[in-house]
Amino acid sequence: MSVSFEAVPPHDETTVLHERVDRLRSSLDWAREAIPTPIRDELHAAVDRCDERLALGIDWTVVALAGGTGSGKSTLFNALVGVDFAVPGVARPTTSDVSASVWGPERADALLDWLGVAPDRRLRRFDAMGTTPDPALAGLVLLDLPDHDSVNPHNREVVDRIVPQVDLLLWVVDPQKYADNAIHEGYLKQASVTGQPSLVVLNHVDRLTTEEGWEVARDLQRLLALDGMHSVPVMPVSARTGQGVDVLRAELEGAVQARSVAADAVAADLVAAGRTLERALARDAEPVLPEVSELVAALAAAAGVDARAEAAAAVVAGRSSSVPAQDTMRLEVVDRERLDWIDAASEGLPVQWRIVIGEAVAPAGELTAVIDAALAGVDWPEARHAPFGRRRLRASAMEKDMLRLGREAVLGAIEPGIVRPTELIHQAYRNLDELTVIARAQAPEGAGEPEEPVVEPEPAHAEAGVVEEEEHALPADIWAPVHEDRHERHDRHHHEG
Ligand SMILES: Nc1nc2c(ncn2[C@@H]2O[C@H](COP(=O)(O)OP(=O)(O)OP(=O)(O)O)[C@@H](O)[C@H]2O)c(=O)[nH]1
Ligand SMILES: [Mg+2]
Repeated sequence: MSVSFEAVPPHDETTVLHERVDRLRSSLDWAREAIPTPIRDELHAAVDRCDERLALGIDWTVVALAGGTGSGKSTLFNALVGVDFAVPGVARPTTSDVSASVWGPERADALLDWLGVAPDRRLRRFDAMGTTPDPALAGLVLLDLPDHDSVNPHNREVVDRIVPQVDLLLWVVDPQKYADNAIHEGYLKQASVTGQPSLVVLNHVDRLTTEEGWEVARDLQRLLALDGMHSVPVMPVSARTGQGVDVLRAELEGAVQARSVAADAVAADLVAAGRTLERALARDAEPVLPEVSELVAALAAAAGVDARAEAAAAVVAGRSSSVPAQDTMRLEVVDRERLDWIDAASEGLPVQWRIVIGEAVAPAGELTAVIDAALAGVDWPEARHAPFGRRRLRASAMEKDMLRLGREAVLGAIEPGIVRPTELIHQAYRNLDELTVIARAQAPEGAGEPEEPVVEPEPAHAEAGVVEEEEHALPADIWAPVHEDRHERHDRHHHEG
């Protein structure tokens, strides 16, 4: 059994997730009856959620400018975009409707609809040549949010709805209000708990001397540490003069390279589906297709193919004068062979899977009829006495030929009714089992011993209020070996443990 995600290059991530969700859906359909209803419902809900997220596009990196009124979010948005699109203002609060700028040749319409960005508040960074002005930012969606501590309740609602959906938050603070309780208590502490990637931008530094700038930055860093955000960078910028904006843009380029919240969410859903499935599958069971040639040989023999071949050989050898007419198949024999097949095909699997295979395989009566019809349609060679001296050779060739023809006919007859459905159910089992293998690989150390169904991972250790490394939390990094470098970059936006 292999966990094949590891070999997947990053840009194929969407494809891989799409395929995996599709496989989960079709496997669930095939294995419907083998999975208890509550588990099945849970899995269907996971598939629906994944579909919804995948439809929005998971390749976008959503970055939002958040902060108090007048901190300069709209001005900074324009400075990053290079166009005066967001409306900065003197009257506060200025921004009530979210503006978005989208870099890259794709439109992010479904995503922006979902985020609730009005169509006339969407800007595409795309020049006349059809290229992105800053290719390193392709895939970025930058949002200018209203103020989080607004006197306007609508603004707060918008911020609270969007904040959890973004990949990176840029908290814009100004030298006067950087210590405001609302941002620290309301958001930054929360972000430090959830591990939401965040950067803090100290804006308006053009109004400070270098000395003052350092002092404020140090004090802000101290407050952030109290929020639990020990290594969140404070980036001094001036949206007005452009100072520091390049450094910020470079951070955004790094964020674009990292995986999106949406991709993580889909991956986490699949891992959770794997955990749920553990309850419906047997640990380490590998369904094996029984020997098809044995079944064919047995059925052919039962249908009189062997007897007929022998009789034809006897004619060729001069020991007999005619081949008797073909017998018809006996239902009891087919029934017994069919049940033996089902038993062998479901060996090691939970009992429901035997029922599912039994239902997928054609009934004995139907199989008997198709085998009979197939054998009746065979163009059997005519058996004639062979000249002395060649009889043994010819007789044996005749027998082989007839056996081959008869068995081919039987195989052709039972393939669609027995072999194919069994393979499909086995494939469904393997697809589902692959998710449990991934889920187990993601289980935190010491959680769930083999016999136990794996439940939610326990946060490994949260001592004395210190939240430990993200590696113990969902979403699991199924792609870790491939995405290491991208994660390293992404991690720069995370707080430390
Ligand atoms: N000196 C200076 N002024 C700035 C800077 N950034 C923004 N401003 C000014 O600050 C005022 C507020 O800026 P906005 O960009 O509207 O602030 P905002 O955060 O979008 O405000 P809301 O939309 O109300 O939440 C405007 O007059 C800007 O010109 C800066 O870096 N330096
Ligand atoms: Mg604004």
